[in-house]
Amino acid sequence: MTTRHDVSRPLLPLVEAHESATPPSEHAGSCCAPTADRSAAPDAPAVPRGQRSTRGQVRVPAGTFWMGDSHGDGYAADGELPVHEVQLSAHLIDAKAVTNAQFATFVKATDHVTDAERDGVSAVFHLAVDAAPADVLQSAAGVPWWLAVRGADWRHPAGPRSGIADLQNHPVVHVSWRDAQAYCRWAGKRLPTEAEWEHAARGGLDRARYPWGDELGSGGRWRCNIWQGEFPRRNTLEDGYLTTAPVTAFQANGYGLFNTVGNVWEWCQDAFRPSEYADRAGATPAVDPVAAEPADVDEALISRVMRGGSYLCHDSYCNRYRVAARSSNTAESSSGNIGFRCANDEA
Ligand SMILES: [Ca+2]
Ligand SMILES: [Ca+2]
Ligand SMILES: [Cu+2]
Repeated sequence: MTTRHDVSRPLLPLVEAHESATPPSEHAGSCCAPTADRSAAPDAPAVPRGQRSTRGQVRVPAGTFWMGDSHGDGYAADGELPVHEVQLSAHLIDAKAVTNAQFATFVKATDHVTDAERDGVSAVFHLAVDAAPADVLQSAAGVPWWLAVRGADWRHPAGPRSGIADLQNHPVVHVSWRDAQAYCRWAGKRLPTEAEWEHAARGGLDRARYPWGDELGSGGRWRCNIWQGEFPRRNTLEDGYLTTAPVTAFQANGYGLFNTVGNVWEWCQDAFRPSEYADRAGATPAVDPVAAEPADVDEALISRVMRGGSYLCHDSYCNRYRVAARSSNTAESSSGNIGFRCANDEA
């Protein structure tokens, strides 16, 4: 049991994602989502479990697939290799990321307080900030395009002056893994495992780079919401969006899933370990794998898998908008580009 944090301490010294998890390398710290230092976060309060629901979910049939980076595109520190065979039971997964409207219904029903609200601060991309100067606290070490903004939370995604009235159909952001867990529990769903997420994001395409094939596409026909232009100062907005896009923007993949890559990072159930695939690859196919939680780590600080990349991804510094790409953040972290979708066992 941890104690409630001291509100007088300096607010949110943000640190680079992966700082403690992986050795420094050219790209290991460049992931486009910062980690919050909320080391005295209390245990997440339990939200009542709702009746099982499969609303908004598509069925992914049982089968095997090749998990991992078949193209050699990934950053070694992320552990996208070796490619290995995974066998999954049939399951259900949300076609869309959870929206602000859906999260509002959850909060109304449960009075859930998110980690960002409890802490009073969350990370906002510098070009998106809508806050008084006094509420912009500091930039994150090594990732100066992330600003800690007082009063940034799911209702105020760009800071206290912003709102979600016009973003009802956009993915909820500034939600931690713990907040996502609480939502899933209430909704009668669960988070997808990392293997389920990748299998579903592949949409039936064997070893492809993206949910639609191997080519990113360009010009007037973007297929996902990432960054165009020069990161992090100039976004040419060719895909139409600086930050989030509606959850149904762009074409769905072969299983009917929207925006798996790009738009927002999506929390998965698993604890994150770069060596996960290597450890698993000796006995394949891996059957319904899910990475175990480390012992002796405070639940708020366990690194959890995030998949899919976000509107900040750009090939020049973070190409994690591929179906095989992996990243992580601590269970209490939040930022303006992390959301989630839910899954379910087949009944
Ligand atoms: Ca964009
Ligand atoms: Ca996504
Ligand atoms: Cu990225």
